[in-house]
Amino acid sequence: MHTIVKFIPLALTLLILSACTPEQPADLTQASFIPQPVNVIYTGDAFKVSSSTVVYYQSGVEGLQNIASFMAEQLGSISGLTINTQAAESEPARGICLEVSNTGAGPEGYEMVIGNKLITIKGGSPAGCFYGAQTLLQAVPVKADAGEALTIATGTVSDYPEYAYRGAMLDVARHFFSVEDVKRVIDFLAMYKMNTLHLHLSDDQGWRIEIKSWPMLTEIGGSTEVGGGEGGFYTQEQYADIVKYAQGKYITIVPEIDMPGHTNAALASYAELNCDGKATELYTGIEVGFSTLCTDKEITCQFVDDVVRELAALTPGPWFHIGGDESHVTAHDDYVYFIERVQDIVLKYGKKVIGWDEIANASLVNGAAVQFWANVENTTMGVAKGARVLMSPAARAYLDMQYDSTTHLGLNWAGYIEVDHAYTWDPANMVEGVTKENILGVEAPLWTETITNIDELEYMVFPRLPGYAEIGWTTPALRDWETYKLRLADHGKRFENLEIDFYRSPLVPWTD
Ligand code: TNX
Repeated sequence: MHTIVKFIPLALTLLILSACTPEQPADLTQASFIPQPVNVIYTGDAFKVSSSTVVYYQSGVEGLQNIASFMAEQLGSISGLTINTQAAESEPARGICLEVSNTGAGPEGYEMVIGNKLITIKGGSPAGCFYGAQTLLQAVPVKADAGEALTIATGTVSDYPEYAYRGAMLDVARHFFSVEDVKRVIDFLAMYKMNTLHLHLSDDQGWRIEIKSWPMLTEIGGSTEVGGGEGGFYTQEQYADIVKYAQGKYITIVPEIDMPGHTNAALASYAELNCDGKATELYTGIEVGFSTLCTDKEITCQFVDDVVRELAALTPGPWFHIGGDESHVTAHDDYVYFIERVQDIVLKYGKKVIGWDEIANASLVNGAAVQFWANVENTTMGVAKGARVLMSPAARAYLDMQYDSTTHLGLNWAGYIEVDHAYTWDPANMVEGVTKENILGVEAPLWTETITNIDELEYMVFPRLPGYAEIGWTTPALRDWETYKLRLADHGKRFENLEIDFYRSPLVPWTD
């Protein structure tokens, strides 16, 4: 009797309290984090963001000031306050503080402690701090309620990624996408702790990167796209700008020149790259597998050398992607010879080789990686030859596959990929004998035969992208569709806030 009397007013108070704060979970473990962190601990208090909140950054560490500014901007726009940043020599008593220290969780790991006065984010490197900052931003609502202080649930997050390579690919060859569009994609990846953007820079329909020693590649080869539109290309300056922008978000650009097949744009630009010495016509359809460089001409080798040299010089990241897929009109021996020569050129210019799984038919140089998209035998052969594997199984990870039979964009040759199907797979269980140790990471490619602009791109990318990010970051033991779909549902508000045109899958209980 006694206890019940005491209990009722408490229950009422809790009810009233929770009714007043519907937006922000006071329990950090209930926040809708994507990717799900390794460990989240609840401490049940709140940090209040006010106009006196300062984002401090450890002085003398490159990159931290930018991360602090980014956080101050974001928290400022959410709360409607002006938040300042400041360099710090030692840990402050209050505010938000970013520092690099060895947390034992690797360079991309971080440890975040949210107290009621002080939030510290310790990253194993600036990238780790950046990921900690992204996690913190997911612990606050998209917008603070009018007239209410922005509060953050207290607790601790310890976190690090499962895989080192977490990325997406954008095909800018079939349809061209502007520098601005590519930057928007980079922002999307950064929000979800992805660290790689692979750009498919050449294909039958278009050549998209300026090569100064072969100017016709862009002049002719860059002049159209699928459907006959005007196409386009990046000057080296524009490309360098993309690379720099990506670096600021801890994203590595992997350039791809697809060869010896998928090369009609180059073959139309330079007659001498063809075995018969005649330039081909530009191509604006969507067939694959009909083109090939003339692999036994010395000029072809010179061409590849020049292209790799110029593009490698614009590439601070370790990888150069040589394509190698669907070379159906290249004789097998010519293909093997060509892929082996190209690998040596890539090494000569200081880059590591990556190619689609077909390249495993050739000998592979040290440190090479094969990108599994369709062929299990090629992939196991690659591993047997010492390569590591980037996981992009078409039937699960292709962003150009339709969601279902009603999707008006995209293709379906690898099946339909609804949001649950995109999420419920484990990279270490895709190819028999290819285990976590063999796997570099996960990449979701967006081919753009049917994707003509940024709105269409967003529709295919969202809401599947956060799932691929989680597959790359979060250990399988912490992944489960039933709980993921609730977290994803909450991100609908974030997509809307960014004006992302996303697919409202009926499988996700959207909360708005
Ligand atoms: C296969 S995936 C291709 C691309 C197409 C894609 C369309 C791969 C290595 N090659 O050339 O764009 O299918 O889904």
